[in-house]
Amino acid sequence: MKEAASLVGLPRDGYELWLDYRPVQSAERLGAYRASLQSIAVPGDFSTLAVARAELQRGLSGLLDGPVEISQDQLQGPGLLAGTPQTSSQIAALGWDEQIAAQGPEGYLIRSAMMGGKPAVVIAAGSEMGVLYGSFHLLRLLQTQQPLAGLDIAERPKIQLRLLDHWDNLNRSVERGYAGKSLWKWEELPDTLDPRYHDYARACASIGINGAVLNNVNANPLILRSDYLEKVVALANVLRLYGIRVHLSANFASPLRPSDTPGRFRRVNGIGNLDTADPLDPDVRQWWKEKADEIYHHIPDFGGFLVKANSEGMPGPFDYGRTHLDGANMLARALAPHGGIVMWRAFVYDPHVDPDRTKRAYKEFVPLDGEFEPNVFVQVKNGPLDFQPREPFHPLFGAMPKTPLMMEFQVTQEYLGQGIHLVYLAPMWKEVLDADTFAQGEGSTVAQVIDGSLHGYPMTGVAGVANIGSDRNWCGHHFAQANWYAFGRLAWNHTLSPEQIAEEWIRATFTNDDGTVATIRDMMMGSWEACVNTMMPLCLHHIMREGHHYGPDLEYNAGREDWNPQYYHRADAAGLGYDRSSSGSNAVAQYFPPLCDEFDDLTTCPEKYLLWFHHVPWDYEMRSGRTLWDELVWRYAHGVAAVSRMLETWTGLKSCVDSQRYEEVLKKLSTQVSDAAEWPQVCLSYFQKFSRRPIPAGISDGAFQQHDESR
Ligand code: GCW
Repeated sequence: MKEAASLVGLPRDGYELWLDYRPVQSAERLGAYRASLQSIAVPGDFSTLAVARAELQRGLSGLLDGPVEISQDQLQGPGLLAGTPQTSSQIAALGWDEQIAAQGPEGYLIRSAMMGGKPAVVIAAGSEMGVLYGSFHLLRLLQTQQPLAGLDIAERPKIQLRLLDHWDNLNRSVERGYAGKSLWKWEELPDTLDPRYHDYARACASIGINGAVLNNVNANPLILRSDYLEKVVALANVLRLYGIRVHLSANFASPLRPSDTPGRFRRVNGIGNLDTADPLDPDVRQWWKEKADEIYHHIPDFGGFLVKANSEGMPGPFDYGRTHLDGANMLARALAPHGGIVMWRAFVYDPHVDPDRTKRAYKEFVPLDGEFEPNVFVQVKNGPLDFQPREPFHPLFGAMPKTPLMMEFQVTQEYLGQGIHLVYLAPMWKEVLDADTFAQGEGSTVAQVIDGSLHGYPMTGVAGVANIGSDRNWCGHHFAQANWYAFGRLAWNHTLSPEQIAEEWIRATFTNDDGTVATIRDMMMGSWEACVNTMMPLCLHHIMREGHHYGPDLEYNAGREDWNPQYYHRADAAGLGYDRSSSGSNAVAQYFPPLCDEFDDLTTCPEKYLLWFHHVPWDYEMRSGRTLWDELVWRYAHGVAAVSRMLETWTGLKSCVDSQRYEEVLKKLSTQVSDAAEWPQVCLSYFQKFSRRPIPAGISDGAFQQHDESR
């Protein structure tokens, strides 16, 4: 279906995200939609139903290109009816109660049905949130120009808690944020509510996100002080309308007295009146109990605490000779009477535990399995190091059958080109979700661990470190919006394909022109592999400039061995890569058989993880027939060429997308091309000092690639 050319030039600044309800361009579809949706009824008084009504009003009047009335009474005539059996007697009369109940508290049905002899589209759910989610789904059908005839959709989320973790500081800076300041205007809360809070919540609800951690895991204790809690209450009151529960990062030292010299990580700084934050101290326990009571008094649906403890300088139970269990369980007991949870992060890498940083979290946490309170999640990053362009999945997945593990993905692109590079992350997350842990034999995927189906976890969750800020287009880069979108969609249903998600997003955000959709989708689908190849091919890792993490650097001394790139790439005259095989650090042993053996053996280790698990001789023959050195060269060149092609592709779309976003993306892609070229230059000339092999000409401008493609 061709979009009318007239739309293309219209200014669009990205604020509307994928909720850009521009008129349906296919005249045929538009006619069919108007005929099916002649009247619309969403009966009921509840606040979230009012939100659903407002969204349908806004969406349908945009998509159908004309005013839309939404009645709160019975549906008359052919049209749309949305509600629960309690809010609509017409829905109650359909006799769908069993199917509705089967969709759970957040699910819904969308079906074509006859109502009073007239055709209707019915959104039926067991709760008002289900009605809102169903309404967004219906709008998506129109945005992506799907037919409305014969609908029989049944949806329920596969994972219960679908959270965005904001690494937002109280001074409105954002750790690893590349899209302006924090959305939360603490200085003017609680009295002034920025209208963006509603738009943020709409966008989250439209993709099924149902929780937000408002502040950075490097938590300032002030967030729990009563005056800040009032501000949190104001935000919670907005987000609740959209089914989003507020959570907070808690600083473990909060019960301490304020310090005159708090320092960056405030190990000794609190908001309380105690001399200790020892989790076994009765006063400390009482302090947290009272704090939880205070929070729940104002926010009855408060989600709970996210805690980064004894990691990167943050305070924690170890400061008092206690354990993760003592710390997490103490907080869990304070929250449990109110139904709150603790998300205790497994991002710990104390050098005393093991010389190989990637082994440490597993060694600390596996022995604790089964000992946590039932309302504790252990929150685990997707890989064992730290959100690198590619990592094998974290071996904790599958290794803690008695402890609900919550996945932590990073939506913000700390190590993947930040606010500059176009990198669509769904394929990376999907690789992790689909990875087989073999924990209970073949077919025990990471997705089955976190959705609870493998171990029967009583609660399930997934978190994404947000990429959202105060920039007009929310994410800094227009295409970074796709990562926010994809995170939500995968959190709801991890069986969706990255292609399908990309396609939905493009249609809702840019255009329904099939050719343009396919071109943009293919560009997005190749972008992660291009990033991996330009930056850290073959699973090289932790090669980046110190501190800000943008651009290549292979040799600095960060003052801590496990922050230095040399510790990871281990380039020497013999070869390249970290030997984590059984003859090296034996990190492979943290995986279940047969995976541990597959990773252990150089000849069976998937090449995409090669330099993660092996120190490989420069002349080692790869599956391509090339030597390791030549393969490395080839991959870098391949990556740079792929990025150049993305720029060419985008240039070719000039007449197919609106001009503002076209120009803004073009500018970023141009920077991406030149920055991508720096990686092979810097990395290969460094590695060459050890390999003593030639670097072919044209690596950084694609010339080598074109030549080599013929091989
Ligand atoms: O990736 C590292 C980041 C830190 C971050 C830390 C963490 C919030 O460089 O900025 O701190 O991980 O996940 O705790």
